[in-house]
Formats: sequence, C-alpha cells, structure tokens
Amino acid sequence: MLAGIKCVIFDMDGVITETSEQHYRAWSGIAEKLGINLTREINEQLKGISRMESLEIILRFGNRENSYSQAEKEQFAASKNEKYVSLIQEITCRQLFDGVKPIFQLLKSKKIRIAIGSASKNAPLLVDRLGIAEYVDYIVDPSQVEKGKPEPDIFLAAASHFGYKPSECIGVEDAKSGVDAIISAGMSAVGIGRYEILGKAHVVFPDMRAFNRYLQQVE
Ligand code: B16
Ligand code: MG
Repeated sequence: MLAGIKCVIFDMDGVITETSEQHYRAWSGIAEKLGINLTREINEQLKGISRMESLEIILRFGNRENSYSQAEKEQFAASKNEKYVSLIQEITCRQLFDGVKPIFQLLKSKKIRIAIGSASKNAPLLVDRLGIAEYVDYIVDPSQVEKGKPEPDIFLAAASHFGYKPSECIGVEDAKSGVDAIISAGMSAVGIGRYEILGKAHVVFPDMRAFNRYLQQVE
C-alpha cells in the first residue's frame, strides 16, 4: 500500500480523535438560544463541514435560514467556537485513537510525511493537546483554501506544500464528504468507518486499530 507514497494526509475528527460530541454540545447551546432543537441526526451531517456551513445547515433545519444578518451569523459561529475551545481543553493524549501512534511511527520509519487535512481551524490546538506534534509535518490551514470538503482543495494543499503529486499521497477520512474530496484530488482514499457510507474509498477499515494491524502486516 505504501510503495511510491511520499505523504499520508489524515483527517482529524473521526480519524485521529473524536470531538463530534464537543461540537454537538457547543452547537446545541447556540441552537437552543435560537429556538432550534438540534438533533444528533443533524449533528451527523456536520461532520467534516466547515463552521459557517454547519451554521447554515442548522439554521435551515430550524427554518431560520433568512432570519439573521451576516454579522449575527458570525457572532453565533464565534460563540460556538468559544464554547467548543473551552470543551476541548480537557483533551489529552488519552483521547488519541488506538492505532494512530504506531501508524505514525511506521510512516516515520519509512520517511513518509504526515499531514493533517482537517476542516477544523482548531486542528493545531488538537494536535498539541493530543501530544502528536512531533510526528506531524504539516497542518493545512482550512481558511487558506478556497473550498472545503467534498472539494479536493484541503488535500491538494497538503500535497502542494511538499511539492508532491496527488498520486504520491494517501488521504484518510471518516466522512463521505472527505472521501469524495480525496478521490477528486486524485489520491488513494482510505475510509475509516462503515463501508455502506465510505464505499467509494479504495479501501475501508472499521477503525484506526484495524488500519494499523493491516499496515504492520503488509509493510
Ligand atoms: P472548527 P474534520 C471538522 O473536522 C468537523 O468534523 C466538523 O464537525 C467541524 O464543523 C469542522 O471540522 C470545523 O471545525 O469549527 O473547529 O473550525 O472532520 O474535518 O477534522
Ligand atoms: Mg472527520
């Protein structure tokens, strides 16, 4: 799997760790103030989706899409982020998914670069909290790319940072929008989660532990 590969680009949420509960709690607080009851089903749809797009989805769900000015929406997003950042302060290396560290060590031993391609502007903070900064060569800044997932921009930004071709990179994702982004970037896609959702990926593992087991056997 790693022959000819120069970089593996990992999504953050759902691949390295899980913060969807913290996103849910932070968005629920905002939604409640606007009279919207945010369900877990809607929260599922927010995975891999940028902060402002997530807000639009929530407002549409609550039939409030035309009720607020841009300035108000930015204020809602800022309050959500303030709450989210306070919630993730409690994250430590214990929340790193099983399998991640041995995968990183294997990639390092093969001189393959490790990048984070997350929609989250908080990815640098999470990398720090999870204690993996020493392994990570590059974190894409999602505010510097034109379009979020499912467009390929985030993954292409990581490849072009190193000057690598897309065919020399693998992307690892837990969200359908993320797998679509990797495939339209022309990279090999590894899905982490359910085959029914991520079936478009070149290979799907139920979790990072299984992906690690596979890599340790074949590489
Ligand atoms: P922030 P990923 C995504 O992370 C989350 O899945 C998504 O729920 C969130 O809205 C997005 O990051 C933006 O996060 O508000 O911290 O910038 O899965 O792409 O790592
Ligand atoms: Mg994700």
